[in-house]
This record gives sequence, C-alpha cells and structure tokens, in this order.
Amino acid sequence: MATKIKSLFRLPAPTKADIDSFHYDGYIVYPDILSDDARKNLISEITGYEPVQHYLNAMAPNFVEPNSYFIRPWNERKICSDRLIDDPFITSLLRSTIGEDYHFCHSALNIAPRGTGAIPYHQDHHHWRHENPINLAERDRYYVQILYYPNGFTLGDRNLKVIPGSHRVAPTETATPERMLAGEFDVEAGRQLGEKRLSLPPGSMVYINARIFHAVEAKPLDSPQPYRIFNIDIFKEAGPPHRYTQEIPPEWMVRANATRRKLFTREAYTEGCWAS
Ligand SMILES: O=C(O)CCC(=O)C(=O)O
Ligand SMILES: [Fe+2]
Repeated sequence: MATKIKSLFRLPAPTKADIDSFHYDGYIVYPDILSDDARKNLISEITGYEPVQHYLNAMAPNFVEPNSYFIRPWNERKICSDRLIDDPFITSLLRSTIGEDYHFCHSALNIAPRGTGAIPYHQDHHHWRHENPINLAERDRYYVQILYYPNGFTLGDRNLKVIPGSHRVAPTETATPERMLAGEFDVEAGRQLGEKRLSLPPGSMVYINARIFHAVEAKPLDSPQPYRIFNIDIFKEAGPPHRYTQEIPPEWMVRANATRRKLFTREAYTEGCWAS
C-alpha cells in the first residue's frame, strides 16, 4: 500500500476556481494555507539559520535597518523548507496549472525590516528583455513563482500588490505598468486592468504566473511587525535555463527520490549559456 505523505498545507489540491483564477487573474492567493506546525517550523528554520540569526541579532532591539537580508539561491534548507519543493499540494498545483513537464528553477529568502524601501512594478520572466532566439522562443512558456509569507503582512506595510490580468498583455517594450494602469491595454487584456493591494495573515502563499506585474510597498519605520519574512520557490516549464536557474547542490541530488531528481535534472544558468 502506498504511504500517504503528510502535507504542510491545509488543502490537498487546488480547486477549479483556483485554476480559473490562475488563468484569468495570473495568480492565486492562499491566505493561511500552511498548517500551524508547518508555519512555526518554517519560521524557526529561517530565523534559526545562522546568517539570518546573525543579521537579526545585529539589528536588535529596534529592527530598523537600511538593508534587508537577501540570499539567492537559498540552499540551506532544513526539513520543512526542503519539503516545500515537492509537497503533494505544490505538485498538484504545478501539474494542474502548467502540466507535467516542469523543473525547479531557483529559490530565495528575504528578511525585510522596518525602513525597507518599496519594490516598483516588475515582471520576473527573465527572458523577456533579452533579444536572442532562445529567449524569444521561451517567452510564452510558463515561469511560476511561489511566494511564501510565513509571518504575513498588512496593507501599507510591505504588502504585495498585483495588476490582475497583466499576464495577458504581450510583453513588448510599450507594455509598461504605467500604461496598463492608465487603461491603454484593457482591450488586449480583455478586462479593465487595475491595481490590487493584498493583505495576508501569517502562513500565506501566493502562486503567480511571473508574467503578471507585481510590486511591494515599503515597510514603515513604525511598523508593528519588526521584520517580514519572505521565501520563494520558482519553477519553469522544461527548456533552457532562465537568468537565475540555480546549480543544484550535489547533496540534494544524492538524497533525491526519482520524482525529485527529475525536477532537478536541467541545465543551470551560466554566463554565455544563451549564446547559440
Ligand atoms: O517581497 C515580496 O513580497 C515579493 C518580491 C518580489 O517581487 C520577487 O521576489 O520577485
Ligand atoms: Fe517579483
């Protein structure tokens, strides 16, 4: 009998409405989706990671710091963070949105303390702005970002915001977020494009098509939350490397089962890898 793997998530699989939202809006929001144990373990793994601990200790007690902590790729993953990569819920989400043929691209970790500045509207599909044949051919393939907010965020306090439907606009030089918000691409998108600011409780996740424009607001100096934790896993349809497709640490490969090995078996980004 097959053993049922216990999930870190409260839901077994996405619903039909979730998948529709992914295609129509370009993202799915899952408030408080991590189980209580998973959320607590993820937070303690991240804050217990030595460089993060060092960073947090150095800025205590006020947690006001001009520079946020950022690491990419984030390879020092412990039990819970490691399981995020192919938890049954994540596998189910990826299969039902982009299909079977995908790879793990890379990960990152960010700690944003009070005083962290805003991130302007951007897309994260790293092939779009590179005019060479490989990248042009890749532009319509899926590149999915899974954003985790273990301690959540509130409006006006390092909140994520998105332009729902902006993934439907062809990625040309003229398709800027300013013009989208001014209504110039409503016809192409098939809807009125506008900004949606999110607010999410601890243990939340946002699953996005990296073609949507998204941004992050600043963290005020008087924020009641000392720092916001953000970790991200990125997956891509099988194909050439993206800008940040990471080297897989050899020890990950050694302990990977067959399914995971398939996720990891792809070329990493290296200087010159796009030259044909
Ligand atoms: O910090 C966030 O909430 C999202 C950051 C972001 O846009 C990204 O990592 O691509
Ligand atoms: Fe982004």
